[in-house]
Formats: sequence, C-alpha cells, structure tokens
Amino acid sequence: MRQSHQLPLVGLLLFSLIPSQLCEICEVGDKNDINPLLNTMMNSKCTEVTSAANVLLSLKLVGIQNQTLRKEMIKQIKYNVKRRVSDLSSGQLALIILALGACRSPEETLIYHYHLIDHLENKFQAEIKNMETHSGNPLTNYYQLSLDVLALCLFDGNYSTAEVVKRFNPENKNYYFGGQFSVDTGAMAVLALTCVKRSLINGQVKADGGDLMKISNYTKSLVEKILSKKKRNGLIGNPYSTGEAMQALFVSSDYYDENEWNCQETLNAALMEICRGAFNVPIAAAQVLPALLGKTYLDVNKDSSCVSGSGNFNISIPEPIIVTPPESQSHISVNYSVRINETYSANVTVPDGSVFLDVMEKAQKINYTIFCFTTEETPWGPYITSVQGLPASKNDRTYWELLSGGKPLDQGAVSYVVHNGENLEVRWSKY
Ligand code: B12
Ligand SMILES: *[C@@H]1O[C@H](CO)[C@@H](O)[C@H](O)[C@H]1NC(C)=O
Ligand SMILES: *[C@@H]1O[C@H](CO)[C@@H](O)[C@H](O)[C@H]1NC(C)=O
Ligand SMILES: *[C@@H]1O[C@H](CO)[C@@H](O)[C@H](O)[C@H]1NC(C)=O
Ligand SMILES: *[C@@H]1O[C@H](CO)[C@@H](O)[C@H](O)[C@H]1NC(C)=O
Ligand SMILES: *[C@@H]1O[C@H](CO)[C@@H](O)[C@H](O)[C@H]1NC(C)=O
Ligand SMILES: *[C@@H]1O[C@H](CO)[C@@H](O)[C@H](O)[C@H]1NC(C)=O
Ligand SMILES: *[C@@H]1O[C@H](CO)[C@@H](O)[C@H](O)[C@H]1NC(C)=O
Ligand SMILES: *[C@@H]1O[C@H](CO)[C@@H](O)[C@H](O)[C@H]1NC(C)=O
Repeated sequence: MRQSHQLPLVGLLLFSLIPSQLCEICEVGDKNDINPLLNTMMNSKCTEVTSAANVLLSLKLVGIQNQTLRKEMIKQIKYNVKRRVSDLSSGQLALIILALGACRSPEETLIYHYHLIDHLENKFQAEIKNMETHSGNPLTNYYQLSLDVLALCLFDGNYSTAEVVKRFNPENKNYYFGGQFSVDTGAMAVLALTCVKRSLINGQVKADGGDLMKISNYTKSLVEKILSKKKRNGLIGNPYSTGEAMQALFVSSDYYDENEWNCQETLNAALMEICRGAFNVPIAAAQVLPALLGKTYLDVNKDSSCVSGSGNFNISIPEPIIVTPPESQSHISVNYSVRINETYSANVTVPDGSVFLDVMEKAQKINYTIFCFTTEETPWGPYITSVQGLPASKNDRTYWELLSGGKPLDQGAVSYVVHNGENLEVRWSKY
C-alpha cells in the first residue's frame, strides 16, 4: 500500500517546481504497533544529550504531546548548550538544533538566544579543516557532517554549496567502514543533499548550474547503494539503519523505479524487529520512529507537518511489563578472542543470557594483561575504546570491532546476547 503524503501549500509550490518528485510514503496502520518504541523512549532517563535530542526530535515529528517528557528533554539540552557548547561534536549540535527548531515550538528561541547556528557554522568549518590536514578524515564522521549540512540548510545557516559538492561525492571513503557502505551515513547524506537541492531550486542559495546536476547525480548513486543493501526480508542494512534508509527513500522517489522498493515490505520487517525487542535503547527507538509514521527529518521546518499529525494520535501506552529473569543457574561457554596482530583466546564461562560485555569482564578477570579494556559511555551504551592497553584512534581511523564467527555484529557490547559455543572476537580494525 502506498499513500501519497499530504502536503501543505508551501510543499505543493515546491513540488510543482520538481514535477515528478512525489514522496512515496507508507506508514503503520495500527498505531499500537509502535507502543514498545514509545515505552522505551518514555522510560529513558536520557542523561545523554544526543539521546535527549534524538528523542525530542522524534516525539515532535510524530506529534506526541507529552509535555512532561518534552520538558525533561529540553532541560537536558538547555543545560548542555548553556554549559558546554564548545564540547559538543558538530553532529550533536546539529541534532540539538533540529530538535529545538522542529515544529515551530517555543523552545525554538533557544537556537537564536545561544547563537547555535553560528556555533554550528564554526564546527562545520572545523570538520572541513581537519579533512584538509588529516588526509580527508573529518573530526567526527560523514553521518555527522550530513547532520551539519541538514541543520544549516533547514535553518538558513551559511555553508558553501561548492564545499558540499566537493565533499559528498559517493566515492568518498568516509561513506564506507572497512570497505562496507554505511547505510546510515548514506541515508543521512541523501536527506542533506535533498535539502540543499531544494534550496538551490528555490533560489535561496546561489550556485553555478553544475552544482545542482552533481547533487542530483550523487543522490541517484547514493540511493542505488542504499537499495543494494536491501535484504530479502525487506530490512535495509540492518534493523538500526532501516528507519533512516526509509526516510532517504521517501524524499528521493525520483531516483528509483516503483518496483525497486516495496515500502510496505520494509515497514513490516521493521515492525517484526519491534516485536523482537530490537529497539530497546531509547536512541534506537527514536531513530526508527519517524519513518514508521511517514515522517522525515526534512519535515522539521514544515509548519503544519508535525502539528497536524498529532490530532489522530491515540497514545495508550500500557505499563511496561517487567520481566524478572528466571533464577536459572545455567551457564554457557564461549571462545573469546582478542585479535591485534596475534590472537589471544580464552574459554569463558558466563551465565545464560549474558551479553558480550559480560564475557569481556569475565575474561579480564582470567588474565588482566591480555584482556583488560576500557569503555566510554555513549547513547548506545559503552563503546570499547581500548583493549590490552591499545586505544582506538579517530585520526588513524582505527576501532575495536566486535565479531561473532568472523562476522561483524550489528549491536554493541552491552546489547548483544551471547550463545553457547559462540566464537566471539574483538578485533583491532581500520575503517
Ligand atoms: C560513525 C559510526 C561508527 C564509527 C565511530 C567512530 C567515528 N569515526 O565516528 C565506527 C566505524 C568506529 C563505529 C563502530 C561501531 N559501530 Co557504529 N555507527 C556509526 C554511525 C554511522 C554514526 C554515529 C554518530 O556519529 N552519530 C551521531 C552523533 C551525534 O552521536 P554520538 O552518540 O555522539 O556518536 C558517537 C557514538 O554513536 C559512537 N558509536 C558509534 N557506533 C557505535 C556503536 C556502539 C555500539 C556504541 C556503544 C557507540 C557507537 O561513536 C560516535 C562518534 O563518537 C552510527 C549510525 C547511527 N544510526 O547512529 C553507527 C551505529 C551507532 N554503530 C553501530 C555498531 C553496531 C557499531 C559496532 C558495534 C560495529 C562492530 N561490529 O564492531 C562498532 C562499535 C564497537 C565498539 N568499539 O564498541 C550500530 C549500533 C546499533 C546498536 N543497536 O547498538 C549503528 C546504529 C549502525 C548500524 N545501523 O548498525 N561506528
Ligand atoms: C509522559 O512522560 C512521562 C515521563 O516519561 C511519563 O511518566 C508519563 O506516563 C507520560 N504520560 C503519558 C500520558 O503518556
Ligand atoms: C559564508 O561562508 C563562506 C565560507 O564558507 C564565507 O566566505 C562567507 O563570507 C560567509 N558569509 C557570511 C555572510 O557569513
Ligand atoms: C555521475 O556520477 C557517476 C559516478 O557516480 C559518474 O561516472 C558520472 O560521470 C556522473 N555524471 C555526471 C553527469 O556528472
Ligand atoms: C485509543 O485508546 C483507547 C484506550 O485508551 C482504546 O480503547 C482505543 O481502541 C484506541 N483507539 C485506536 C484507534 O487505537
Ligand atoms: C578460539 O578461537 C581462536 C581464534 O579464532 C582459535 O584459534 C582457537 O582454536 C579457538 N579455540 C577453541 C577451543 O575453539
Ligand atoms: C602489527 O604488525 C605490523 C607489521 O609487523 C606492525 O607494523 C604493527 O605495528 C603491528 N601492530 C600492532 C598494533 O602491534
Ligand atoms: C570450556 O569450559 C567449559 C567449562 O569449564 C567446558 O565445559 C568446555 O568443554 C570448555 N570448552 C572448550 C572448547 O574447551
Ligand atoms: C596472562 O597471559 C600471559 C601471556 O600468555 C602470560 O604470560 C601470563 O602469565 C598470564 N597471566 C595470568 C595471570 O594467567
């Protein structure tokens, strides 16, 4: 089932300039299907600013009017922009701007009061400068650079179209991690490039004619790469990239044939993942939610989009069912390895139901010299920053990769539940 998106007048005007660009959007029929996501978001403490911004943005886009929750998120964000705006990464700040500015609500004034657009312009410049001095590596990554361009584009910030054209070529190495195209990154870039393209067409931003053609060409190629990551069950990339891929495909239906993507199939696959409990981290729930209700980050500055969606939204969130794990004494064993140039292995026994991180902690007790590690808190849980005293480095594009049976995991150490007899590995890798 494909439903055409209801567009406000501005939208109609815009789309009449781009005749064939109609958003192909499908959305959930039964809104109760998304309740587990709302639960996860509501029960979040969101002490981390990226989570708070992602959750706020999501709630506003889909029109959920829980003032208690919103106020908590805004308080968290405000604290961060007041005290430590210089510590925020460019992408964090971009997300904050999108969250505060979405749907023309009172907190929008914080953007201007704290000069957040100016700060973002400077942070974006710093990313570019780092690329110039560190063989093309930004301070953060292209997912964040895309967020930067998107926020600057939506909120009339100053950015150079020529720079965008120079940097966002689909062959740029920053779209790939370990040779694999990153669907999340590509999807965010499509949203950013689509915004820039619309501004060029509207004449809001000046550029030479070639820029528009190149941006169209980039978009087409990125959309192809995203679609090439579609799995047989409909997911695009993995469960956590699927929502963002859907957003990208919603805004770029000009660039693929109707028979190349079955929106409903992808939507159903995402709903299956909700049932499986895949989105049990607030940020994961927040990232997938907008697409399931046919929204995209480009709706952020459409006046009516957010508000009108709220009317028919019936939130009846059941009390979360607290499942007390059975007091089972059963244990499982896994083969855990640390691979640098050499491989160090141990047979590690942990209680059934343990996660990857439990295995690492147990191994650390077995032999600290070999299996010691450090972590850093992130919205996705603890990120492994060093193992055996060897730290990962952004400038060298190195990281500690998590694998099972030689295949990279699509969840982090605190989320991935391990199985008996599994071959687990943390590998010193380049991306
Ligand atoms: C860039 C990126 C990376 C980079 C991070 C370094 C860099 N140069 O920035 C690299 C390639 C190293 C990486 C590694 C991994 N990543 Co990653 N990553 C991303 C991506 C595309 C963007 C993150 C970002 O900048 N967000 C925006 C900023 C504003 O938010 P932030 O919170 O400040 O971002 C930081 C954290 O997100 C952290 N980070 C990045 N990835 C991960 C993964 C985990 C599990 C944790 C705890 C933290 C973390 O690094 C970011 C920059 O400092 C996201 C996509 C997404 N949808 O979010 C995936 C994503 C977060 N990663 C993911 C995964 C699975 C991993 C790995 C576990 C893969 C693996 N098999 O090894 C490893 C982490 C292993 C470890 N050491 O703990 C998943 C998480 C899913 C989940 N349910 O947990 C995502 C959603 C991608 C996906 N669709 O699968 N990642
Ligand atoms: C709103 O959010 C708060 C805080 O997360 C939560 O306790 C409350 O139940 C929510 N209210 C409704 C009506 O969902
Ligand atoms: C906008 O940024 C460009 C560089 O990207 C700079 O040359 C120009 O002066 C800036 N314009 C304004 C109005 O800040
Ligand atoms: C479009 O991009 C592809 C590679 O992505 C390139 O081969 C082709 O020449 C480009 N076409 C135009 C018109 O720029
Ligand atoms: C709305 O919520 C009420 C319970 O609060 C429920 O009985 C009703 O079926 C819901 N309606 C829809 C359309 O989901
Ligand atoms: C554990 O894994 C390592 C690395 O893959 C391998 O060399 C070793 O033989 C494995 N040990 C067992 C007992 O399977
Ligand atoms: C791995 O081995 C290579 C070649 O012998 C060496 O240059 C590199 O420093 C080693 N890496 C680590 C992390 O020990
Ligand atoms: C690992 O240890 C457990 C418990 O000591 C044992 O039952 C299992 O056979 C061992 N596995 C290997 C591959 O050595
Ligand atoms: C840890 O492993 C190293 C290298 O295999 C070994 O030299 C050391 O004795 C081990 N330490 C313990 C406490 O087992």
